[in-house]
Amino acid sequence: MTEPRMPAELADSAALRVMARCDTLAGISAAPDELTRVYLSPQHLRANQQVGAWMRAMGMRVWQDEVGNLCGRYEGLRPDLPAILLGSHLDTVRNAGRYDGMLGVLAALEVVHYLHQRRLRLPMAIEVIGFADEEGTRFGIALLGSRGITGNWPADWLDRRDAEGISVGQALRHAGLDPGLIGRAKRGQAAFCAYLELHIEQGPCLESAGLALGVVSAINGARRLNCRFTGVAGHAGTVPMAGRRDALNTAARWIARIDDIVASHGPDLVATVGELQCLPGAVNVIPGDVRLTLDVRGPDDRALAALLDGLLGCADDIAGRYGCVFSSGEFYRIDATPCDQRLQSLLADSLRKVQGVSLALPSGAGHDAIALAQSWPVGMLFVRCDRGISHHPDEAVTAPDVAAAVRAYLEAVLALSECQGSR
Ligand code: HGY
Ligand code: MN
Ligand code: MN
Repeated sequence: MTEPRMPAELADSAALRVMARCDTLAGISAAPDELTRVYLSPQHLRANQQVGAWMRAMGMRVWQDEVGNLCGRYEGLRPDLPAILLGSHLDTVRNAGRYDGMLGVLAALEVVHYLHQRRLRLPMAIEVIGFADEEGTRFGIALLGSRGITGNWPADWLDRRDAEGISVGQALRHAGLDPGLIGRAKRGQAAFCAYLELHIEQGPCLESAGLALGVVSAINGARRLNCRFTGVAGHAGTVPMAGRRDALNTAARWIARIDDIVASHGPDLVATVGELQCLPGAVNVIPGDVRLTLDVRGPDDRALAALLDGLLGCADDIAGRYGCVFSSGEFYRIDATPCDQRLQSLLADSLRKVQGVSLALPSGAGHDAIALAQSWPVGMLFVRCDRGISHHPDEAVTAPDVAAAVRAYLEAVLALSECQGSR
């Protein structure tokens, strides 16, 4: 097995730069004591400017597209060839970790930095995109940046509103973008030959296997729903327990059943109630209205659909027994997405060069690669993260693992360039 082209000491300094830049981006947040950076916020635009400055310093042409993605292009010897697309997202969840998304964008810049330092040009260009909204934190719908690139934005998304009642269209305008032009963000089929994303695993598998890196085999499908239990509000002191139509008590009975229902539908399935609103929300009033979100995921769409039927059927049944009414509406759906076989084996070869072995694993988390797979072959490289913690300030990676990741990412890009360039 040949040695990776990036020497270890160079990879070590690249890793330190990536982690220092993750710290810089972690300082661009809506709140001083946590990392929260949502789509089209002033912080999002500032992060775009900062990453754009790093891109320009390595000879990239930089622009922000019509949906707010930050794009950089390192030209190749033949501008007519489809480019290799790298990247990940620059937005975060609330009170986020500093590597989810950012690590992938900054590691991609290290691939370009390596070429730029040596005045090397590949046959095709490399483009790096810092996607604007993978998480969906602000508007509930996700992948708005990457779906802008593939042109798969549902028209009604412009009317989706955030917690302050601001629509996506208004937020675009506030950010200096024109909602009427979002279609211009779409890139043609011939723009790219493939998309490779590096991301933290956000799970425990690599750590349990004692490996720094893994190759993603498939990305779980997901469904997100707004759910509601409607009962009757009443006086907490006068309504007898027997006659109550307590929406929170009923919702709690359903939520307590979720674990067992998921377990009964097979392996690798997950379900989460992430948000809950209890109305009218007073200490001495029986809750008459409970609204919550349900997020269900799994590697197989049929099993996912069966799980959802089971969960919603159970909610209906419990609501009926406790004098309440259950209702739900799906607001987000993404099917399970297999990663391209050719890219998986190319990534596996790169991992074997860097860490001697490769491991294929599914992704429980969603990624921009799901959206991009609609238009181009996608491959993903996972990096071990401490105890699999993510979507939390304790999210952490080690410099040696990041160094290994940058080496493998470069190997994969060079290998892809060779096989694409010889076509
Ligand atoms: O929720 C997810 O799976 C991703 O982190 N946005
Ligand atoms: Mn995330
Ligand atoms: Mn992510």
